[in-house]
Amino acid sequence: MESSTEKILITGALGQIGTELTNRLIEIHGEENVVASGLDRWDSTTTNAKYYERMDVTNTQLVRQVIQDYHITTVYHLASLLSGTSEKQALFAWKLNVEPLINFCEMAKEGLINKIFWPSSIAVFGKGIPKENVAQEVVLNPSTVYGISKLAGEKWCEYYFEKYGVDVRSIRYPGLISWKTPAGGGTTDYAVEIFYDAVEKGSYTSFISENTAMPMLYMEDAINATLQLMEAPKENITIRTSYNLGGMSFTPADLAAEIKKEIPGFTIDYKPDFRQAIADSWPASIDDSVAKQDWGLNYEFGLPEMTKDMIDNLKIKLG
Ligand code: AKB
Repeated sequence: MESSTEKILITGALGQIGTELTNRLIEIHGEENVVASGLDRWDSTTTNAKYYERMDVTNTQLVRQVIQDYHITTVYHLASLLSGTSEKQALFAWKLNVEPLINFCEMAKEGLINKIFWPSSIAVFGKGIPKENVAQEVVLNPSTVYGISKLAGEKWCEYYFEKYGVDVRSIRYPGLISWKTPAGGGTTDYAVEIFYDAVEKGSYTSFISENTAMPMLYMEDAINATLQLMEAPKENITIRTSYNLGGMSFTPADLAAEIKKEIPGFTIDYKPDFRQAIADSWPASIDDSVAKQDWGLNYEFGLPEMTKDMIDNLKIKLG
């Protein structure tokens, strides 16, 4: 393997995106150059990382120490509270979703690190915008704690870039679907839970109603997009808030119909909870033409390919 000059820190490395991104970054840059970190105890079953720092990312001094000790150049700052959980812990969500980002931007401003990736979300859009094919530049009007924190984060990214040239890049992820690590606390997470229940029990009760469409993305495509964005030449990056990513758009009913093709006896019923209101305030589909134009965003998985891959892998994983 070629030696890498990049030294990478990943926060939230044991989370849904972090687990898979850490392993891909190790494949690309080598285990010597990747430091995983998280609040939880090290879990060797989910990540291959040689270096793991158990740290609270809101502990500014500790984070700075880790950056210095490992001579980190690039940070993938993924630690975040998702939409459902953020509604229940509003002040903590603000603290976790915004303050560490500013801390990393400060370190980049001082020249301690060169590049930052930070995930935003379709939650930034909110009420009053068209539901379909939402463009990159629209009025953002989030009504959730999570959406407010992501919008603030986007503006901080843009501010640090414009004022200090900090190279911070971001994607507005739609719902992410993966069989490797369960999601936790999100509104789009019905689309992960449904697969576990379909394989284990043959039925699922959805907390999102039958005909609510949301944008979704298979994790493999999400990881590829993240790496493409981070590898793109700096001059190609025209969006310094966060790039729209549309993926695919489907409802719980569409997904259930697709699962039935693989598991014919599968049944679904609907008991919407507080997350329905969150979903109702989000777009149904997104226009991601700017990301396609700027850094070549593309996707491999549509609904049928994703459904088959999820079920095949979960059948093996869950025995
Ligand atoms: C959530 O549902 O909270 C997340 C998101 C769309 O950002 N998956």
